[in-house]
Amino acid sequence: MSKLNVVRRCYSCGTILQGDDPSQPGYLDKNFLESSQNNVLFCDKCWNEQRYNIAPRKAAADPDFITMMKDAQASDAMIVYVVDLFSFESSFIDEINETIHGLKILVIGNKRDLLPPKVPDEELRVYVAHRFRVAALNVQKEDVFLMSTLSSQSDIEEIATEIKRRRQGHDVYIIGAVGAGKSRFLASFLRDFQNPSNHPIQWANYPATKLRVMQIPLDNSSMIYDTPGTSVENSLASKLTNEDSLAVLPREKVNPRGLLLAPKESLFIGGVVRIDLLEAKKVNALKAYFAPGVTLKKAHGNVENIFLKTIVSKFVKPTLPNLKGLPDFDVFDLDVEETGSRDIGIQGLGWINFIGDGQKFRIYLPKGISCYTSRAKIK
Ligand SMILES: Nc1nc2c(ncn2[C@@H]2O[C@H](COP(=O)(O)OP(=O)(O)OP(=O)(O)O)[C@@H](O)[C@H]2O)c(=O)[nH]1
Ligand SMILES: [Mg+2]
Repeated sequence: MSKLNVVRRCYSCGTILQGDDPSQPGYLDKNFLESSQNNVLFCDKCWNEQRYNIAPRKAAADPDFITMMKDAQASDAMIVYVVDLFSFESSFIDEINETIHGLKILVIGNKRDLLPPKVPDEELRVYVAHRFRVAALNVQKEDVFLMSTLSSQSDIEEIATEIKRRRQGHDVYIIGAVGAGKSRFLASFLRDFQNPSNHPIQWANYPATKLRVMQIPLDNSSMIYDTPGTSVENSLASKLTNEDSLAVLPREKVNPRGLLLAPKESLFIGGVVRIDLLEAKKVNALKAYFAPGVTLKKAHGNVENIFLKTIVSKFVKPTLPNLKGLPDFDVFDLDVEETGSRDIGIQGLGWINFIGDGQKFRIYLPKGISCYTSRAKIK
């Protein structure tokens, strides 16, 4: 009787795998193809791209924004970089960071209220300064100020005073990702503002660009510019439906959820992210920092099938309507080389914390969404 054989296809791009011609699509070493009948396989092309492209997906910079930052550079302006403490890596756009290299930077870590109050502010400031330095920007912990909508007006005034003291008569550009809290900060700043100049506060196009920028005179020859938020297209938050954003974006303090993950087990974050613990010396105790509305689910055994069912499920949050199968995901392998408390973060959603101990993780993310690994934000 004739027999039906499953055609083996690349897990990532779906091309039919073949072991004969390396110059043709779907090539994979023949021995490998024959010896691993039940495993997931990647063609050489996808495997190499995914294995070596561990760098997070970078959001693009608007050329007009670069033009504006070149101006800032030319006039030796001061940069006030507002970041959302819960999720700020998406605001790091290399192209923009390069243009502000060497300028004086003051960082406002906003949304402090979303992180547990018992975490010392000092620890957060050290972490934020570290992440800026990783992005090659000269920021020390003394340059980082924490804030939240719950902050008192006097906290805001302290930051405003610090900006005035440090800018030494130069212009100030308030920059940061969409939704980081720039306008909130300025609204508080403006509450007690008395215009010391002959120029009005105004919304205007920034010279030689199409950017609408609020300009607040600080004296007759310098301004504060409230700039438009930089792109967060690599952040999951920007892809969610309104209903899911309401459910899964944190609006109040996020308490960590503890869970145990054994080698060969997987963690699903809603129907959008899957983290496999491929190898580990022991069961790992994880702490997951996601808004309470985010569904966390463990799986083992036939993880492939369970995940495919989960991504189209209406019972987990969040999901994305365009995620139908594994070709819609990017896959990253992470070999943990560092020891100590570490994070794996999903841009715009949250992060998991674990103790580095030589683990191998495989991370599945919707295409184009960025993830990162860093020392622990909260130890
Ligand atoms: N939990 C919390 N939410 C905040 C805080 N500050 C701002 N938000 C929320 O974050 C959102 C964006 O705040 P904005 O001040 O408009 O952010 P922005 O940086 O000016 O955003 P763009 O102008 O779009 O670039 C708002 O919905 C605020 O409610 C905060 O300290 N804590
Ligand atoms: Mg704004």
